[in-house]
Amino acid sequence: MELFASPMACSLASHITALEAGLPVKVRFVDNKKTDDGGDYYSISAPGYVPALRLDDGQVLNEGPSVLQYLADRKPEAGLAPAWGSLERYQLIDTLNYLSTEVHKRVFYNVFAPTVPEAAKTAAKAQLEPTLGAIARRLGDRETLVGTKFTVADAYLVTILNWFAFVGADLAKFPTLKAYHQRHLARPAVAQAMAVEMAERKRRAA
Ligand SMILES: N[C@@H](CCC(=O)N[C@@H](CS)C(=O)NCC(=O)O)C(=O)O
Repeated sequence: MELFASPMACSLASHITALEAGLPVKVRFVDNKKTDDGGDYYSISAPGYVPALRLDDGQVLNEGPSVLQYLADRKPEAGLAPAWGSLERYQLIDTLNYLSTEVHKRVFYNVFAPTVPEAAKTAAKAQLEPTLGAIARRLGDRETLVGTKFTVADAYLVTILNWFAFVGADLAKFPTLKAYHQRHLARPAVAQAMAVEMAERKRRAA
């Protein structure tokens, strides 16, 4: 399998998941709609965004929540997604949808996308702190977002908390989230995926 990714973007969650599961996934970075071998990324992803997971038979999944669950389901024993049919599985889907629509797209898309008008950007920035509060309430005093074990929802939230830190949102105002972030940054798979992605960012900036 090949995972098409941009360094420190939402695809980091899939990269972390592949490492957590110990799956044979080749991470291929996309830059300016070009793949690492100079190919046209639109020929893999029609919308042009990451993550895209190309399966060994050439089929492609191109939405974070489906890529994350597909990877998790390849290694059920890793416990990265609860069993299909359990209430916890629906809680996982609920959480992934929440993160991808209410946090990633509604807030961060507007903060990051260069084409978004300044007024929408300012409005989105004003949503950063209330959104952190909403996530903190969702987490409560638990150590993981769904059930009691690390799941793909946590891989996604760590990725998003990196963005909050990147834009200077004060995580210290939400001590449970700050502690959650620090704890998860120390997981070997998270640290390994981030080291690879930060190195790619540095390589591009050089
Ligand atoms: N609906 C997609 C959106 C993915 C997305 O927004 N990816 C961003 C990076 S975090 C991206 O590739 N942006 C570049 C672009 O849209 O051209 C999902 O939830 O996975």
